[in-house]
Amino acid sequence: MSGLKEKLYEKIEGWRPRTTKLLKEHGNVKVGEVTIEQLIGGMRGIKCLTTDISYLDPMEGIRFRGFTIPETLAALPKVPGSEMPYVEGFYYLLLTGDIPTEEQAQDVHDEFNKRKTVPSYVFDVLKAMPKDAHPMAMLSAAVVSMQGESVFVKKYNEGMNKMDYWDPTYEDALNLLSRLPEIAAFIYRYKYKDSIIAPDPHLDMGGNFAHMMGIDKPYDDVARMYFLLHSDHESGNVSAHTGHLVGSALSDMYYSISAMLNGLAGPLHGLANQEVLRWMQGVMEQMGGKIPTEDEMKKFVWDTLNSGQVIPGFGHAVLRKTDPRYQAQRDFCLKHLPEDPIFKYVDVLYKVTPPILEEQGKAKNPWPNVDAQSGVIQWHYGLTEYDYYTVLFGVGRALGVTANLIWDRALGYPLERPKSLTTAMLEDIVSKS
Ligand code: CMX
Repeated sequence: MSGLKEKLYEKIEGWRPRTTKLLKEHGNVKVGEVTIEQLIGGMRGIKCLTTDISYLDPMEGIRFRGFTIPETLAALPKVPGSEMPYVEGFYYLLLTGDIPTEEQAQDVHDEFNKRKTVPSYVFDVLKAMPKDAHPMAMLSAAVVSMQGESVFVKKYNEGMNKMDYWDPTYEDALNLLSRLPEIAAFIYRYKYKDSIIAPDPHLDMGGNFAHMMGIDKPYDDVARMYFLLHSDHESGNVSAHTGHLVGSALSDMYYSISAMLNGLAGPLHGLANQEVLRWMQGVMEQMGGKIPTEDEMKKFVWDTLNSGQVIPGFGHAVLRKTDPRYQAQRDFCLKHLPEDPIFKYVDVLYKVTPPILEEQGKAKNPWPNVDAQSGVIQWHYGLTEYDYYTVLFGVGRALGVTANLIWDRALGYPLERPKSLTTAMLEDIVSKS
């Protein structure tokens, strides 16, 4: 058994009695109430999911296993010669809750390395798709094409004890995660560059991804930062929730991750990072490349709002302040690309948009989210094909969703099945209240 798996097993054994106790001894304790507004309004704020991988505070932002983003970046072992940590070490943290040593992070890297050969039929599937298919459709298809590889399905069909479900789920998670960077890089190179770069087994996940994309340093650090920042945002967001929901039917990792990617591909969720760049390009064209003044930018923002569209990259269903994932990327931009013209655009947008959204009075959170800043960095390092950006989000998000699915199975979370009511029933409840 690998060091990671051993440590995970130890943690699972320690955790199970807590869940069992809560359920058996305190199952009837109320944690909240549900209003009609929440029921019709996309279930905002209803406390009905459990996860220990991350927690999102509306004012503070995300904590991964109790660590804020700056704390996470500071505590994890760094790839030698880089500013950013091993993604593999970060996965150790997500799975176990412990900060790994350099050696433990390397162990996870070796574990990924052993598993990362992508079956050749995956590339055939991708090549059979229309070349103008959206890269997210390609990624989702590539993932589900590997469903036949599922160790969980094999063990389940052999008749596995429920207590052991987490084990083959872990195997599927590591197999899939270790292959995703090559699949994602293949989609990019095949679709936009017409030449493929073979993986380098000596490099860590972020370094290898940058190598296969054909983009020089410090893009390896960009990849590491990007995968880490996008990994998890507790359980209620569309991608994480979809992965959990599909997995709750005991659909395997490949079905679950393909489904979560389909949710991420919506413009109100992960696709917003592509939308930000598309919107910004429109502004640039109209400005003839000149950086707009604050007054000029205000006009673009109002024009978009008045035409009934949202400002991509702003607002959030939970957050009520600037997203720390935005801030972390902004800090990177200030250090590495302060003179980049698109960064300057984003900066002007950051100054003018929140007051306008406040004045308009609709958005509950006028502040930027993760997607407002991420495309700028990609563009700067030559990745200008912005319909690809959500793929990067997807590779990162797979870290969080797979970690959650392993723990879902370890703690025996059941099939998800909330109850629905009819409109007439709601009217009846109102008439009696
Ligand atoms: N621009 C304009 N209007 C906005 C807005 C924005 N950025 N954010 C919210 N609003 C509007 C909503 O459309 C809604 O309008 P209606 O009452 O007409 O329907 C109103 O403000 C209230 O919405 P809310 O409660 O503040 O926000 P929601 O929880 O419903 O939605 C989100 C959250 C992210 C979908 C929304 O803020 C949005 O559409 N933002 C732009 C898209 C985006 O950046 N998405 C990425 C989010 C991060 C991620 O998941 O990747």
